[in-house]
Amino acid sequence: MQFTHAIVRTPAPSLSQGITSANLGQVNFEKALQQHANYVLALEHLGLTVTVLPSEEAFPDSTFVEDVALIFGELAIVTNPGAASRNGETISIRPALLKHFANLLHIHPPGTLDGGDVMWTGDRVYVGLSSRTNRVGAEQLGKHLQNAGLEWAVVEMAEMLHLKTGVNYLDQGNLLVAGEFIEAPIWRAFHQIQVSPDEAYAANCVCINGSVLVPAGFPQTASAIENIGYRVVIVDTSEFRKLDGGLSCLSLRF
Ligand code: CIR
Repeated sequence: MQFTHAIVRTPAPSLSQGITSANLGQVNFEKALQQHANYVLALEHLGLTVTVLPSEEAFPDSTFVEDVALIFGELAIVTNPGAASRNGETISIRPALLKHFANLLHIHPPGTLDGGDVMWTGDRVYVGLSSRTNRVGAEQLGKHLQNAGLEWAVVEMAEMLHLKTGVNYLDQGNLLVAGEFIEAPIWRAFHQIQVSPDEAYAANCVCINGSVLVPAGFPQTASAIENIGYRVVIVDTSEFRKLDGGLSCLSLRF
């Protein structure tokens, strides 16, 4: 998969009121803005054209733009996020997507689905059933994928917030796995890089055209990725981690 574009959304001052289970302290908004700007720069250095959408004060979690849309080649789908406070985030993503895609498909209630629960390996789309993504939402997505000729599979989950909190596809068969996904039979066919419990946050990395964005502060994972031949780009996301947000959540890549 080669990427040429990304969409991100500037964090809003309300960011500190976002949903969290992390217990890592208060968000420093100025620092979050700086980290977000650095994230955009990292994407640009990897050759992507980045659309930066304006912040949305009414939606504290709206900087986690990955959850509100899915993109598979020419196919763009607006999700129906599972957290009530995030539901309205879908409204303003539509015009941004319509600048790049002629048609948009949707996930409709009672189906719920967060983009963080969806992982595409190029061969197949994996959809995690989480507290945010229900079976109805997954099946609606499955129909859209089938109509587009894409294979898909459901992943049962027990502990993680989102599927990609604990499993992320790089490329060429390489998969980062942490926590409940280590040794899970569904990932048997992949070359797995196991992320240790003390570095579990770093299971959420983003592979862009052969380079991998890795969060700052997780040296074992960064080395493991480097050792299998990737160029590693370190990006500090400490303020987003306080809100359970990882690297992938901060952008839509296509
Ligand atoms: C939330 O709980 O929805 C946000 N605070 C974090 C979303 C992270 N998104 C993702 O993992 N895809």
